[in-house]
Amino acid sequence: MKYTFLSLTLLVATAMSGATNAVAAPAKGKPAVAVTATRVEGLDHAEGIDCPRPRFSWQLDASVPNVKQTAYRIRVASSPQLLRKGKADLWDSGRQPSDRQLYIDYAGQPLASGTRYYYQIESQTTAGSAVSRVGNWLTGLMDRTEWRALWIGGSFDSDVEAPKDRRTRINARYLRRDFSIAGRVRSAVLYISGLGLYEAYINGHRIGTQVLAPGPTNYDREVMYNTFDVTREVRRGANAIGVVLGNGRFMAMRNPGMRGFGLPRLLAQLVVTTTDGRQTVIATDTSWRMMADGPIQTNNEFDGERYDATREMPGWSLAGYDDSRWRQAERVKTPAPVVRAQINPNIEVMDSVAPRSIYRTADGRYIMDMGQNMVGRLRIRLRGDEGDTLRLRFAERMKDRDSLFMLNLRTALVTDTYVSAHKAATWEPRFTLHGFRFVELSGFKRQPSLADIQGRVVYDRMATTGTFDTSDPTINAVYHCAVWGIRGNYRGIPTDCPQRDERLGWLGDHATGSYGASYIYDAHQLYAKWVRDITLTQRADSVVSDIAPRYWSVYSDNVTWPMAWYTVAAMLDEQYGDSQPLREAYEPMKKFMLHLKNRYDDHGIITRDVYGDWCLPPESPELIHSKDSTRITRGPVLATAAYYRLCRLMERFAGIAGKTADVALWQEMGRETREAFNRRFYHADKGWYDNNTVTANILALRWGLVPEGEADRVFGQVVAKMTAAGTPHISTGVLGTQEIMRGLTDYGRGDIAYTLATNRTYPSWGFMTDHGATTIWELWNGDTANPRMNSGNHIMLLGDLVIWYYQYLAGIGQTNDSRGYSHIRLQPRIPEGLSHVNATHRSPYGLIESRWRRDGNMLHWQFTIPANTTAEVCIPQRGGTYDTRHYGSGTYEVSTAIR
Ligand code: RAM
Repeated sequence: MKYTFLSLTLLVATAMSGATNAVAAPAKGKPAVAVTATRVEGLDHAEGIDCPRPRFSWQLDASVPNVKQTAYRIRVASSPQLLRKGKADLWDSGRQPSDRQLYIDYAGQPLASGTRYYYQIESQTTAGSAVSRVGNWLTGLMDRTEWRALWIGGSFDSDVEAPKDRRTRINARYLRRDFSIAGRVRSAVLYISGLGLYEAYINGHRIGTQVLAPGPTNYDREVMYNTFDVTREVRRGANAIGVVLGNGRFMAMRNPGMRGFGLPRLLAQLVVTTTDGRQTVIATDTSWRMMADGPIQTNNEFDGERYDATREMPGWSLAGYDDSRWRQAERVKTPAPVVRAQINPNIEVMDSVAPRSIYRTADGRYIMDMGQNMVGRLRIRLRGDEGDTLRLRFAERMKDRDSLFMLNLRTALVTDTYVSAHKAATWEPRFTLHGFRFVELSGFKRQPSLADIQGRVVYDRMATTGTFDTSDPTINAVYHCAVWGIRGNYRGIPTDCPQRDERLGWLGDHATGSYGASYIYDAHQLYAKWVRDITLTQRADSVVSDIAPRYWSVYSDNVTWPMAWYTVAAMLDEQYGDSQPLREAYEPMKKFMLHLKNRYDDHGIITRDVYGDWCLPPESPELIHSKDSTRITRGPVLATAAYYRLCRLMERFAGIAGKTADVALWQEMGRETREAFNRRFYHADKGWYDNNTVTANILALRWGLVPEGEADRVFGQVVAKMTAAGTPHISTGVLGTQEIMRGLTDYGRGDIAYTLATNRTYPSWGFMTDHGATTIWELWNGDTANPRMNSGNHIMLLGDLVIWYYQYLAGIGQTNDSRGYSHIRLQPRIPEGLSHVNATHRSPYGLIESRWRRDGNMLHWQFTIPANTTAEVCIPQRGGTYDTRHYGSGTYEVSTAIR
């Protein structure tokens, strides 16, 4: 035991494991340090990586405190046996004296396609050295010339591509081919891209666990393929491969109305290597057979899927199936110039929800409540006497006791249909998903048993990296909404909403939300991919679309929505320590910045703005957007402030991207913009901006626009405005809310932030949960506003709330120069009224914990700092001050008097 005495406060800091702060011998039988969570490109499950220099990362688990890595060594071999024998035939980094453990570039022999490589990481630390378990990754096609497959597809009479009601109706395509393999299979790798969506089978076995694959892209610019090791599915002799194609986002859900890319098509290449070293390549070409009248008929992400069990074709993906009535597949147009491996994980069924209740309406329908606004679909076990045609219809809310509220879903039909074949079956639609809490079941002859129904929650496969819980039920309820909303809005891209006829990658919604989300989920590769999606929307005139991928073309040429391009790239650098996305996007980002500069008016102000402080709480309950000019922050204020913020980000990016010559450019542009902004909007006599909205003032403060020495006055106006009418409430929209919680707290009014976080009266997050929300609403007045734009599951109004939960309440942050939490800063804020917070965040370096509990005047705080990181620990003192101390890794307990 070691006791540390601090001035004024008695502080007990002791390593929890009973060891001391000094490096100690490990507990018997347990090594002091272990290398865990090894990753390639940030992925624990790395199948199909086509980077020639994939990057390695790992974590260190230490049972003793104060561990630092002193050196590492990475070895890569073509087999685990070789590694074990100490023979790294591909690469041996040699001993590298370094504390780095994130994104270390492979620098060995060229990598071959479709090959599994094995690697092992050795870390030397101050507490001894450790070697990881052997990890592996599978490469994709390393060179595009290796594609032998052709895009195949074709049209069918049943296709309704441009219907009057604009709801495209295209049946799923079934494609198949028999093939035979002479010799024993040593390895088999399948590369596949089925657009919009595919499900692949070999000899009747479904390949992979992904759903709604591959990930959606700007299909005219690039397409992603997936890679699978199918060695176990392919065998000597007769085989068959079968693929079902759904429409996804490739065949637009609306025509006209959305950008469509054409009818479904397939690109697949199966490379089989036999033990004699011979390779057989089975690639899509016109020898494949196809049809479009199988059980999965129309499928549309907005409208649902129709499954006709009477059309099932038992054995269709087995060798020897009689496909003589199928037709020959046609060669079709290559959709995009680039076909690349999908690095971001696919979507999977990630969770399940048991329905809470079901009841029968007078007219014989059933209404089921899932108890949670979820995104996914239902899996139903049918016992055979249910009915002929069963229908499921989905909604977020009920209109009245017996009917679903459909108006806010706009034109989305959200209906799954099952035509029964009179036999027991388990059914789950494949090529659709819904955002819903309530389900209407019709056509059932008897009441379905809840035990036969499961809600299947689908989103991108990613680890949950955060847990958070407090003594306050409102905060907990809102956090619950945040978690369900964030994951429910991952569909290979971050979306605005999952339920109505929109579901798009609107940039503005995730500008700061992505940062909060990164505490809860390992969304690293998803957001890295999205930055690229945004870049690929850039037009020749440098403008990027407000939606990426660009399924609606919205080139509104504004500043605030595209801001997400920059902030998400910055988030990846800060939260995951990965600067590659910002380095890759630097030049396109610069082009857009220079284009925006040309939009300065004569006074150096950017006047163009489209969305304003979107969705601020309006003056009357039924309004979507406020019409009250005293609430509205004017566009030029927002656009110019945002532009200044982007200049600052670019200044930083230029340094990181090695564009040092640009640093001065951004400084100069920033200086000009800031001066112009203050000249035009700052009322020095009053100490506020423009018309004195909370948004105008807080953004100016937080983004660094306020003149030297004026910050207190401006913040004083924020406080005056918020407290004028009694209890402070939110008055900000999508932009202001991104800075409000941190802004209030940083300038010394954490008490107001806490009030906002725990309010239950309108407008507030707690108002939503008090009114039945289980996800965050699109509008503060979502219970009363016009349904035309009123989703029950948008994440944008979370603003910086999730960041505030983790970084401020739990105190889990990092210092300004730290990346990926290499140098942590722990500083919990202890609001009156909160008696405990428990939070954990698995950072790129490992698990950070902060758990505090208040007991009278005392605060008991336990925190964990991962191995090979250090932390600046700000220990709360009396009078709201902090005592800052420096800690190495370990778990510590502190008791301190705060009153
Ligand atoms: C709505 C979207 C989104 C928002 C845009 C401006 O239609 O749902 O949330 O970013 O408009």
